[in-house]
Amino acid sequence: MLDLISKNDFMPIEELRALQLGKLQKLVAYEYERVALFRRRCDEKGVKPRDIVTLKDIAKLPFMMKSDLRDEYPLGLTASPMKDIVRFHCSSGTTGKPICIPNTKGDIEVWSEAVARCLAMYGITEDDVLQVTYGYGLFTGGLGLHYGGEKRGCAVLPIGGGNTEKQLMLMRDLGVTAIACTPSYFLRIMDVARQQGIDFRRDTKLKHGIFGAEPWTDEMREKIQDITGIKAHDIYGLTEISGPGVAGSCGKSNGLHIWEDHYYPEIIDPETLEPLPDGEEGELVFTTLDRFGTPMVRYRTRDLTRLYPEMCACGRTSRVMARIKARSDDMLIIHGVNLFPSQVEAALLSVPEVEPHYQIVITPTDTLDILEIKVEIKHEAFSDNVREVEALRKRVFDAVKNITGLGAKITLVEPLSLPRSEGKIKRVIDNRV
Ligand code: DLL
Repeated sequence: MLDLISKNDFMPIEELRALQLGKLQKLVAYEYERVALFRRRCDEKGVKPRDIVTLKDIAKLPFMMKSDLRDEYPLGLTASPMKDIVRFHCSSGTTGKPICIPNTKGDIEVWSEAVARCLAMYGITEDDVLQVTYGYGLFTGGLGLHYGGEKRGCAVLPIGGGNTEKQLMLMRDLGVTAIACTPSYFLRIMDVARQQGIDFRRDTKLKHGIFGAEPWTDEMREKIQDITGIKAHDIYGLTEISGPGVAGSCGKSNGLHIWEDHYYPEIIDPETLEPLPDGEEGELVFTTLDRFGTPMVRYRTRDLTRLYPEMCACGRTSRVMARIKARSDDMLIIHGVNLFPSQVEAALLSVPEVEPHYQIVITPTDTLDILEIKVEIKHEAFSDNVREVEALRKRVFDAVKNITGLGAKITLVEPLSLPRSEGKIKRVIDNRV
């Protein structure tokens, strides 16, 4: 029998499009009436809510950006009266003022359902024990997985980030079967487990990892699965649109289903801002169809991906987006070449003697900027033999050059010497900015 949580996953496509259109028309009228910035921008473009007759008409509407949330901080984009708001989430980002997202009870309900649908898709049931290691508080990771986990009926362990030894102790003592954390924090948990002689297959009941909040590669997923025997699932989302659970991986296609009945996706060319057809890569844009505290119309995420044109073999009708490899604002330009940290990660993971712990450091000089990649050598590969180390350095150099086209300075460092993270990791130190 089809799980009630998942009933909309398989909605016939015409029904889904009709549902989206009805919700979009309602949302645009609501936003136009209540949010001054949106109304002003629509008026400037000469577009009125009644002009939204088909889903394609969404392209007539203005975009929203993170800078709008900052400029209108704290409550300028809030569309509901405070009596209807039940929770705030904020995101600090790397620069400037935070953004603030007030949520209504209904917003939290829709978001929890979206997370629960991801969990159901991963094969997680009420028999599972879910350790939530994402941060609780203003960040959406902890409370998002918590409410979604409870909605799914899991036994939730709300431990939050940090204290890795205790994480491992409770994981074993409580028979945890699923863990939700950033992939970089799971690497840290794997390090500590290895130091303590804990074998995931032998000593724990862990079966699922729910990883997201930062880009991670297919190579990293395979490595985690190989070493621990768990199934590594991808979960995507962002504070502005709700939090984790906007999309999740089904395992049949190498991508993530977007819960389109709640979050309407578009891909645009980030230069011309024109919509791109399914299949083409560009910037992901979302319209929240069911959010009334802080609705977002055509919100530019800065995440780069594409929507697969074909239906997924799993039978779900919602579109699949390719895994997010990068954000447009994470792109580094070095010696005129575009470089994404995920390319460096993929290159490093192709060399078995190094760990997936690395840092990219860019240092300006009077002539060319220096690109340095610091990477940890595996315990087993650690050696005092200068020739062996030099040969390994050359292999890493070649792997990076092959994938990125750039000649980098490779610095091999001792195991466990680079900083670890309990949340999102900072992999790039750009001394030019
Ligand atoms: O990171 C929400 C979240 C929490 C998602 C827990 C998944 C799990 P923000 O802090 O607002 O919200 O950051 C959102 O993180 O625009 C992406 O650039 C990146 N991101 C999130 N999930 C993934 C993922 C949360 N699965 C920003 N793969 C997004 C790649 C991701 N990048």
